[in-house]
Amino acid sequence: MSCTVLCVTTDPLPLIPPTPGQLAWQRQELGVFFHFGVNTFAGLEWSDGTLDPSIFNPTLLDAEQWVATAADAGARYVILTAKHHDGFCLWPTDTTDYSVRSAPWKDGKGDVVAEVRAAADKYGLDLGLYLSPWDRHAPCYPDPAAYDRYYQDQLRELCTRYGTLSELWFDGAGSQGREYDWVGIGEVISRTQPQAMIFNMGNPTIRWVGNEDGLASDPVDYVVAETDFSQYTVQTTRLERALYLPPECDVSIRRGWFWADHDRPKSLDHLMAIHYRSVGMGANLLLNLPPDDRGLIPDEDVDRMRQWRAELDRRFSNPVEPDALSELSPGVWRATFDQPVRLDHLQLTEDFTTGQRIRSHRVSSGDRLVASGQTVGARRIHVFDEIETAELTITVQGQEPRLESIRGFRTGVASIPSIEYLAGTEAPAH
Ligand code: FUL
Repeated sequence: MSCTVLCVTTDPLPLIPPTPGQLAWQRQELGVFFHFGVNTFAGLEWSDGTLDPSIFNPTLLDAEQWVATAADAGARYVILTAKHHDGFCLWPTDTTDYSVRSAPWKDGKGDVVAEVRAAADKYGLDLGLYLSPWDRHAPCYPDPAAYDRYYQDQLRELCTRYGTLSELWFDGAGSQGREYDWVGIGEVISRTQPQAMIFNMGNPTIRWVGNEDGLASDPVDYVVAETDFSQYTVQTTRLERALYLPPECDVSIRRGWFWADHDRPKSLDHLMAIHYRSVGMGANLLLNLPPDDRGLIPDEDVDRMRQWRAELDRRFSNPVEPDALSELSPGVWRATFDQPVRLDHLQLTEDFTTGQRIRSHRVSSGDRLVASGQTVGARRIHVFDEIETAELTITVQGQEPRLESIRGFRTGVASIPSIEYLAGTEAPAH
């Protein structure tokens, strides 16, 4: 089933500034998702809430290895599936026996959320948690009022036992047509974790990009009037009014969100393409690294992340900065270099502290159009055949647009690798 195309926006878009929290979150650029739970031990993406907790036994679990892998890749936050759709809780909750308490791991005394919290603190990364609204185990799920209480109790535990949470991830999958008590959920959050970014549901502060391939498309609007709901439905969430909701692009390094023996990490080229189409389009990237049934990120995924980081550093750690950047007339900027420079990449940024203002942009060298597009936002990366130039003209359009910076790179790479599209739009077999 395909999902609806991005968000419908009012025209013209209202100028709404980010909150300081949203701005800080956007500056983080990269997060890492950890999908881990009973599914990991059953080779399943979605289990139905009946798997025996006795299968949960990650004898080598090392949350520091997970978080170190994320930190080495440049991530600034990690998000753990505290409870996925199957209802199994990775923390010793008081709300159900379907949790680590009933597992052989650490004789039922383990707490994965606490271990990831400690590891995140050690490596200086923020922690966010995913708590699936759809719960296939909870006997009270068919009773909305009872389940609302159950869910809010779980959320309250997570929000009060594990320190500051930077993000709460609400997944629409499985919940089409179901209304939860978002007012009550919002109260739990505002009382306990008011700074947390809220992903896509309830009273959101950030939104889903609209696919699970990690890809944003130009334009990438930070102000929207509705958001896509889930991969498995054409439902959208219409907001009461347009809101500033920057997008997060979620994608797994593997075909599956959970580890499975037969699955393999995506190619380096594919990950590079995802970088250009997420971070390079002014969105955040949330890349999933699924720990395996030992409780470790597999070696080949760790290696792929290292290759990815090394290639990103090779391409982007030696910027060619202009010697001068000035606004010649409203919306027309000139970047000059003291000596001619050779470039095949450009990165532009916009000052969006007072709202996303640039609606389109063009960069020229003399008569040659080097790059053009709509969104600039937090950052926009362009790739093109190498040029030699001592001067670039940047024309931007929008509501009093504010170009913040332009920098070039010479990488030896003149195109974004093509993406091997994976079937990802069907609900996993139950
Ligand atoms: C989807 C879920 O159904 C997947 O299992 C995964 O958690 C992904 C991030 O969101 O909607």
